[in-house]
Amino acid sequence: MAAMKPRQAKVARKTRETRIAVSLKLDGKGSSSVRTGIPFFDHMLTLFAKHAVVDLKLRCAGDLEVDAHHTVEDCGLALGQAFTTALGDKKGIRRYGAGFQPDGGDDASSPGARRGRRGYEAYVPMDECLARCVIDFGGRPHLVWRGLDKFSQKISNAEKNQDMSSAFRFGLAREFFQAFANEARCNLHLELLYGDEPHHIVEALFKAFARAVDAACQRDPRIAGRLPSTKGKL
Ligand SMILES: [Mn+2]
Repeated sequence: MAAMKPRQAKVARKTRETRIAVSLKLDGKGSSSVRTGIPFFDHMLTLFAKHAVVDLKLRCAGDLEVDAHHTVEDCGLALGQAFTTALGDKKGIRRYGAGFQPDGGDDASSPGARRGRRGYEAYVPMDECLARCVIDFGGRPHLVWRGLDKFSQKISNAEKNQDMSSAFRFGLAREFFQAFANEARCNLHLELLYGDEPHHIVEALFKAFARAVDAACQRDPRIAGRLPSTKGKL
């Protein structure tokens, strides 16, 4: 198979509220270096890189003296932009993140690919929680956010004792995913099937998101060079 162009992007985003630098390699190994000033958010983006198997470097200097909102939302925007750039013309990608994940990467003749596809769905358990993510990098931004309405304003006792800048509420997770969907121009469905502990819930969502992103961004050797769309444009 001909050598493929590395799929990567660098994004610099600067406003009066945040300064962000992102460097993304789609066909990476899951390594990352993330500093947003919000340790919990760093934890989420680090595990996103690990489970999406992308290489990610992200730095954000945001107005945390206000609160975490601008930082979280703008990191979602910048990461979404990085995916749009790195995916490029989207030729040959699987597009949908759900159902199965190939084991052989780009090379259809690799031993992993010959062993066949391992059963896979973007359901991720985290102790008592179960989260599901299904994604389509089809060019139409849309977020569906289900199962978290009763949690949207819930702040744990531990969070109450932290300063405002480090409280990471469910509303903020939603802002991140909405921002990502807008800029990555993807249809993103996230659902909490059940769960209770706030840290577990957000972590399960980010992990399911990562697994779905990984599946959707993989190249399918059967459609190399072609768009997975009958419309001729994604
Ligand atoms: Mn954790």
